[in-house]
Amino acid sequence: DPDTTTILRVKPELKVKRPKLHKVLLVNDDFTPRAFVVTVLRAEFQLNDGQAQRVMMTAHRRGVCVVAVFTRDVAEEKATAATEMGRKQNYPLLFTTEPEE
Ligand code: NFA
Repeated sequence: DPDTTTILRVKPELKVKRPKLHKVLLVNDDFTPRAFVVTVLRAEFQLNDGQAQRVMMTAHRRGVCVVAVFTRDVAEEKATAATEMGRKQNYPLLFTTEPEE
């Protein structure tokens, strides 16, 4: 029999996993002026006027609306910063976060 050589190679395996995304939610209240909510949405989430109006009115009518999704740290930072903008004007404006499915 001719000589045979078997070469075993281990296939390199690189696991690339996506970070779980988290939603930022706008919660309705009875006190924060609509125009102020729109201002906060534009400033903190870079929404244009039409997008901000739609998000604000959806939360107004349904109680809550998803503003955007980010990695967990960014979602929490933005929700905190946006909530703080309301707090500074003594409004009960609230943004929360929750993980996506
Ligand atoms: N419901 C508030 C109002 O009628 C507007 C609002 C919308 C507040 C969405 C908070 C979130 N002035």
